[in-house]
Amino acid sequence: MNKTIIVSNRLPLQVKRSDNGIDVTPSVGGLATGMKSVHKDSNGVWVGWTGLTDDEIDEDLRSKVDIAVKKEQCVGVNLTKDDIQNYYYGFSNRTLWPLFHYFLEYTEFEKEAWESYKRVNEKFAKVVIDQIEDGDKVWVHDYQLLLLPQMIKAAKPEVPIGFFLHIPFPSYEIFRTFPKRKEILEGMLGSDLLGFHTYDYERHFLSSVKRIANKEVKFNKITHDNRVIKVDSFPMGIDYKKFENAAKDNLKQSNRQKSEVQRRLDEHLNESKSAKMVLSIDRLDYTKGIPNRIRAFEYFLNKYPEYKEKIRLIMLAVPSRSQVPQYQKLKRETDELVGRINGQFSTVSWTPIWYFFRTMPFENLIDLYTSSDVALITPVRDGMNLVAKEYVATRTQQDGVLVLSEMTGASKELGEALQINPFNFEEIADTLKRALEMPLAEQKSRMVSLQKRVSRYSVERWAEEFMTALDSSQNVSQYVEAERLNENHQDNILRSVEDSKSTIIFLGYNGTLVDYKDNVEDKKPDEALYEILSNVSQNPKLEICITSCSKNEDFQKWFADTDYRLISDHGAFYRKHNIWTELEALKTDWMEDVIPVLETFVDRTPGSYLDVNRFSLAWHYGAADIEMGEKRVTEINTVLTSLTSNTDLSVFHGKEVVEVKSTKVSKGYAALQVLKEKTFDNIIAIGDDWTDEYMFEDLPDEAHTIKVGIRKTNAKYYVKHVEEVRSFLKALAKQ
Ligand code: ADQ
Repeated sequence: MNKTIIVSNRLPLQVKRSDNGIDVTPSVGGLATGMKSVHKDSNGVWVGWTGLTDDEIDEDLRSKVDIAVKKEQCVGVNLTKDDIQNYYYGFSNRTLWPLFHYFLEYTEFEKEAWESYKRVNEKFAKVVIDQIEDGDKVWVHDYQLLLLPQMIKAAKPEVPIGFFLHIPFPSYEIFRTFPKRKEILEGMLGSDLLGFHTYDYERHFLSSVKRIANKEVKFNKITHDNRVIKVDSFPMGIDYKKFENAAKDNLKQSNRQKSEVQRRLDEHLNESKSAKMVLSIDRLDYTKGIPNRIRAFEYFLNKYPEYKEKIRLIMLAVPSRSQVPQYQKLKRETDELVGRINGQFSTVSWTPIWYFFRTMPFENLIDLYTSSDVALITPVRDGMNLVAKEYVATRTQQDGVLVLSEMTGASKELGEALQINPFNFEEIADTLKRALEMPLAEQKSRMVSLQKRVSRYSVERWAEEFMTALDSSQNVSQYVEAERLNENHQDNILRSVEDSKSTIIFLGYNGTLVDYKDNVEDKKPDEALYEILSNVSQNPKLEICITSCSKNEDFQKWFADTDYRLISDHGAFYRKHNIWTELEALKTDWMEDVIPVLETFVDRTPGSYLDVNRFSLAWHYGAADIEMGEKRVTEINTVLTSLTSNTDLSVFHGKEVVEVKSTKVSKGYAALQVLKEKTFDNIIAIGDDWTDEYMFEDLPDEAHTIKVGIRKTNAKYYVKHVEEVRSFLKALAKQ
C-alpha cells in the first residue's frame, strides 16, 4: 500500500532512558492528532529526531530505541550533540526563528551553524530516501528542514513532496537581508506543494520567489525546473472534540474529583461575585509578547483601579530553548516584571499575577481554560497560535471573551475576537476592560460564531485538505492543457510520417534543439545535434525547417553545409536551397514614433532596456524589479495599443519582454508561407517559446504540435526537456 512519509524535526514521541533501558510514550500534541489519518491509520511512517543524541546512548541502547520507535511507525534520525548545538539551537533557533518573526536584531548568522544545518538536512534526506518505495508521498514540516525538499527531489524526482511552514514567512524586505536567501528558497522549491497558515505568508513567499529566485510566478503557481509548484494557505486547526469533551467533563466533576489547580482557581473566583480571571498560555518565547502583556496589565491596574483585588492574571509559560541567550534574557525580564508588579500592587489577600513557569498536564490546562473569563493573547508575531483556538473550544457555555493580537495567524480566522495591536498598551488595557464588561449576550453571539469556525476546520480537516491538494498538485495537466507526449502519441506521429507522402517538421532552435542560452556563441549546434538532424533528413519523406528568432547570418554560418529550410529573425527571413529571401518587404518607419515612447518606460523602470531589432522593438524587463516590471506591462499595453491601432503592428507580451512588430513578422505567418509553396500532407511542429505559440495556433488543426517545457500552450503535447526532443528526432530518423 502506498504510504506517506511524514518528516519533522522531532518525532511525536517521548523517548526516555529508564531502569530497564528505554521508555517510549507517544506524545499527544496537535500535529500528531492531525496526522493520525495519514500516519497511524494508513500505514504511514514518521521520520524525525528521537530527542536523544548519539553521545547519550551506546550501540546497544540505540538498537533498542530503533525497535521501540519502529513499533510506533517511526524512524529515528541520529543526531549528535554538536548537531543539536549548531543545527537546532544554532541555525534553526538563533537564525531562522528570529528572522522569520521579524526580530532582525536577534538574527545571528554563523557559517558553522549553516554548514551544520545543511549537514543535518542531508542526514534527514538519507533516512527519508531509504524509506521511499514506489507510489509513496512525502510531507515535510517546518523551518528546521527548509533544504530537505530539494534534497529529496534531486534523488527521487517522481515522488510528490509537500511542505508546510508552521511559522510566518516574512515579507520580502526582511527575507532579502538574509545571506542564504537563495539557497533557502531553492531548498523549499523542491516541493510540489507548499503550505502556509495564512494568505499573507503565502504572498510574502511568492514575492521572494519572484524577486530573489527569479522564477515565473502566475497566481499561486511557480514554474521551476520544468515543474509546476503549487502554493496555498491551510490554516491549522486543533483537535476540537478533545478540548470540547474535556471541558464538558470538567464542568461535571464533583468537588472531590477536582484537581489542586482547580481548587485554587475556585477559591479566587469565590472570593467575590465580581472576581475575574484573565488567562495567558504560551511557550516562554520573545515572539509571544509576554513583557508587553505584563506592562499592559500594569497600565490597566493603574488606569482602572476599581479592578484591584478583583482581577487576576494567570500566566502560564512553558520553558523553551533555554540554551539560547535571548530566552534566558526574556526569562529574567519576565521574572522581574512579575515581581515588580506583584510587589507594587499586592495586598494581604490578593496578588495580581499568578505566574507558572512549567508545563502542565492536559487536565490542568482545561481547568485554566474553563475557569477564565478572558483569554489575553498578545504575541508580537505568531504563525498561527493554537491556544486561542483551544480557549474557544473549551467554552462550552458559550461565555468568555478572546482578546487576540492581530499579529497572529489565528486573527485572520477569528474575526469575532477582540483584536488588539500588541504594541499599544492603552488599547490592550481598554480592550481588556471592554472584555471584562461585555454583556453575556454579546459574549455568546461572538463565541458561537467562533466555535462554528474552529470546530469546522479542525486539525484533521487541515491534514486532509493538505493531502488532497498534494495529490492534485501532481496533475500538471490542470495547468498545462497539453498532454504529456507518451510512447503511444509518439508511435502515432511516427506512423503518420510513414503513411504520408511528404512531411514537414518545423523545429524551434534555442530551447528546443539546444538548451536555452543567451549568448550567440553558446548557442552553436553541437556535433550530436548535427548528426541527429542529418539522420532525420535521410528520410526522403521528411523535410526539416528550423525556425528561430536568431539572425540569418548566424543561422547561415551554422547550417551552411545543409539544405534545410530556415526561418530566422522571428520569421522575417527565409532560406530555401541555400538562398535567403525577405518574406515581406517590411517597412520600419513606424519605429521612429514608437522608440521615444518605449524609452520613457526604460527611464522610469531601472534595470529594463530597449532592444532595437531590424523589424521589431523589444522592451526587456527581466533585470528590473519584477513586480514593478509587471505593473509597467499593463501601462505599456494601454499606451501601445492606442498607438498601434489602425496599423499592421501588434504588441506581444512574452517572458519578461514586450515586443512591437508587424503582424506579418511571426513564425506562424512564415510557416504558412512555406506551406503555400509546396503541398505537405503531414506537419509536425516543435517549439519552446512564446513566439512558437503563434505557429502552433496558425498551423492546420491536424498538425502534430509539441511544446518544450511546462507553460500554457496552444500545442497538443508537451515534453519537458531538449533531451526529449532529441530522442523523439532519433526515433523519427530510425524509421
Ligand atoms: P507554538 O509556538 O508552540 O507553535 P501554539 O500554536 O500556541 O505555539 O501551540 C502551543 C501548544 O502548546 C498548544 O497546543 C498549547 O496547549 C500547548 N501548551 C502551551 N503551554 C503549555 C503548558 N504550560 N503546558 C502544556 N501545554 C502547553 C508553532 C508556531 C505557532 C503555530 C504552531 C502550529 O509558533 O504559531 O500555531 O506551531 O503550527
